[in-house]
Amino acid sequence: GGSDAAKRRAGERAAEDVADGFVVGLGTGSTTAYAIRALGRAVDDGLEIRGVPTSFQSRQLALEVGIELTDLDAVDGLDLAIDGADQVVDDADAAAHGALIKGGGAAHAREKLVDAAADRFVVVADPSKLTTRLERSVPVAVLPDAHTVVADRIRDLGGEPTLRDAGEKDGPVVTDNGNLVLDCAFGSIDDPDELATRLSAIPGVVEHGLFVGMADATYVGTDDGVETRHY
Ligand code: DER
Repeated sequence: GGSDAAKRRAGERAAEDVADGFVVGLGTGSTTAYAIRALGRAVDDGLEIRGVPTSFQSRQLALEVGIELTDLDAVDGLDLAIDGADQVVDDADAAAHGALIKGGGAAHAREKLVDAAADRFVVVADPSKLTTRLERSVPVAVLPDAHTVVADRIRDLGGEPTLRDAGEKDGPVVTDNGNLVLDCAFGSIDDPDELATRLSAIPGVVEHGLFVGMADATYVGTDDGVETRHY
């Protein structure tokens, strides 16, 4: 992925948008981790916030840095969600400007829930995530016993599904919610909104990694600063 300096700048820039009293959605991945660490330092300096984690990983890190945690059903909405992405459409002339592929960390079911629940959702990324057209595989979280029938439907849609292998254990990745992940290659995705609708309609699909029309802004860390995209 991109440089740590770029990721750190993006994460720390997003943390600056968090005001006293905020309830903040805490995304998953290495870029958002910089935002979570920055928020931990702000809490040490007296900032009073509550965090809603999007994964076991972000929960662990938030606890480690001292951010008070809460849950969606215990608050009246979220002020801001900060999260990373695997790809971000960066083309102001494109209808899909600001569309994301997420799910590299297999946390996208809870991420989409939390990111969508926030009044404002900002993405933190390094330049390697920017693209003019989404073309990475789309992670699709599926009920475990549905993975073969969902794979068949993905092929009907022109995709090539691959069950995500765990690597550190025998067998497939199992998400925090106990689901499996199909990484679905569709090539270049001309109409992410249309594909998102089709994927959501497949029985057995828990959540897919197309986040269309959700992000309000992206902070792009560079080697010497931060660029902001507003959508
Ligand atoms: O899983 C996700 O959607 C994450 O946000 C992730 O893919 C981005 O991870 P990174 O910040 O470590 O690149």
